[in-house]
Amino acid sequence: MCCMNRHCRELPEIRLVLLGGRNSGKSSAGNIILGRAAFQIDTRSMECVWAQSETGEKRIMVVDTPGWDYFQAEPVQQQVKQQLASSLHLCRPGPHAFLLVIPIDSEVLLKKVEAHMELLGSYGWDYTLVLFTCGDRLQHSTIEEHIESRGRALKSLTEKCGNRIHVLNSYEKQDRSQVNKLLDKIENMAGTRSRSYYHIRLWQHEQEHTGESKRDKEEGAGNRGFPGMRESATYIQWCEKEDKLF
Ligand SMILES: Nc1nc2c(ncn2[C@@H]2O[C@H](COP(=O)(O)OP(=O)(O)O)[C@@H](O)[C@H]2O)c(=O)[nH]1
Ligand SMILES: [Mg+2]
Repeated sequence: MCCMNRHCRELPEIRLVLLGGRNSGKSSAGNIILGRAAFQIDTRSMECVWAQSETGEKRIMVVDTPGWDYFQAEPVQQQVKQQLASSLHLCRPGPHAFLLVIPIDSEVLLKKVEAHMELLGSYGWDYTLVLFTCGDRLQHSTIEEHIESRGRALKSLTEKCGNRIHVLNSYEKQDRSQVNKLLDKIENMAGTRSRSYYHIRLWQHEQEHTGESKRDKEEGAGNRGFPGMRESATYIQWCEKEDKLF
């Protein structure tokens, strides 16, 4: 049964992509969500991998990614783009949510995170939830108090994600309620948007569009590409048309 919120859209399948820095706890979080050791922990992986589980009548599919190296020289590496493309292909037609994984006590490098997230296009944020790992380190404060106490960067990041946040504690693997609450939040996200998942075609368009914008700038020809206005009628019509392809 879905949560009682009127926006909640019950989904028979939930597809998720784990994003974030290396060692942020992505694979551990994936294992908690799936309820089994599907992904290797503490391993410097090079490729995206997927795994799935059935819980009740719901199928959960998770794509684990190698993760970002925030200390690489800018601009965002080609490797990261390839990772994103590969993660989206693995969960076609697209994920219901990107889980932006951040250890609860880590310093948020806002500009770096933004630079990586921008690859998804401006609407990427609408499909993102900040997933805090290492919930055991939260101690006696609530997550909201913690965010307030950590300063501007973390607050801005959660705001960009529409204040969609969740805390996981990998020491409480048996606690399925932490996963059920997360899934409720994802179904709630799906219910409040015009479309329930980030369509892989959005990514493809974003790639073509940014390429085109660059070329346009160079040629001084103005912007010919996809409008990029997430709630515009054009966008919704475009998505509906694209849906027929899958
Ligand atoms: N204390 C604590 N450590 C965690 C938690 N989740 C992950 N870790 C540790 O963080 C390290 C990196 O985890 P991993 O899942 O491999 O990160 P990834 O590189 O982002 O996939 C591992 O040593 C985990 O045991 C948590 O909830 N609490
Ligand atoms: Mg990993």
